[in-house]
Amino acid sequence: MFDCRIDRQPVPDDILAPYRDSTESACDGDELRQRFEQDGYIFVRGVVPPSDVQAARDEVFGRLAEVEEIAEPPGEGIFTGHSRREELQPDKGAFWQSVSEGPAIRRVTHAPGTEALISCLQGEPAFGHDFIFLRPGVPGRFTFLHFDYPFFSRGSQRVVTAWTAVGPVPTIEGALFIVENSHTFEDLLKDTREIDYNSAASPQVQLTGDAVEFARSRGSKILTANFEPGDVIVFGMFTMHGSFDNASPINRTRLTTDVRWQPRSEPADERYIGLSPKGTTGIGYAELNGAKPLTQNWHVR
Ligand SMILES: O=C(O)CCC(=O)C(=O)O
Ligand SMILES: [Fe+2]
Repeated sequence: MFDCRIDRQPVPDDILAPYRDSTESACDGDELRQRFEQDGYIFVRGVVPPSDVQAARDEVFGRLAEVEEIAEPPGEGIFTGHSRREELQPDKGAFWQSVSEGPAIRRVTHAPGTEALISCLQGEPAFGHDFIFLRPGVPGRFTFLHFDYPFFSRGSQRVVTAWTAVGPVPTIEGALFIVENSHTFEDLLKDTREIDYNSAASPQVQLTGDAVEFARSRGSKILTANFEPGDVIVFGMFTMHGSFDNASPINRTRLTTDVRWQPRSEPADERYIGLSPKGTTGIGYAELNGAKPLTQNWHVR
């Protein structure tokens, strides 16, 4: 059904299932809220227009082509296997901030369609934080299973993550997956809620073990989709997610963004807001994985 791998192992078919598709309900607040509560996520196709997505790919990959990480023509996102970023862009935070603040990528991360969707979900006007996570995932990368809490939660408790496919993201190229019903796993949620988000010690619940075995032990499926350009999944801070290996047969770089949204009426965590947001640790865009040169490696979040 879905061709995908986690940590180089093919994921067995019987543990996989598709997301519930909420495209037809994208303007129905009551329905969206009911699904979000029941499932811990909503998945909507075609939220961002494909032409805006392609413009963002051209812009972001164009910058990465300048440092020789992406081959010509940049819009296709083919990884060259090498990088001159360190030599050409010694201030890695400044470089990554400038890529993350390009006008075309911002039209995707803060798209009117996403704003309308999340405002509808939250039943009041919502806004996306300024600090964005732009993730060019070269072949060999994946993200371990984790909850986003306690990150992003110092301000509003109604923060959600919007993950957007900035191009095609089939499962074999590192689609996002969710562990079905993980927002109801009270034992893990209890530990997660107790995390002191001011502590410096790695404050997140992250599972580095076998995700398939974990899902089986809970009687859950691993939910996913072959994402098309502009598809969006919105999930809560207590929904467990990760991403499959990028095992692209054509060496294509997976491009996605994840941005936190919340009601405008609620206090925001100032670290992620404003002109030069400080980010979680205070060093701004320099703290993100995207700020590191792209290299082919087995990725640990
Ligand atoms: O895209 C990924 O690999 C991870 C995304 C993620 O963890 C998030 O959106 O919160
Ligand atoms: Fe996450």
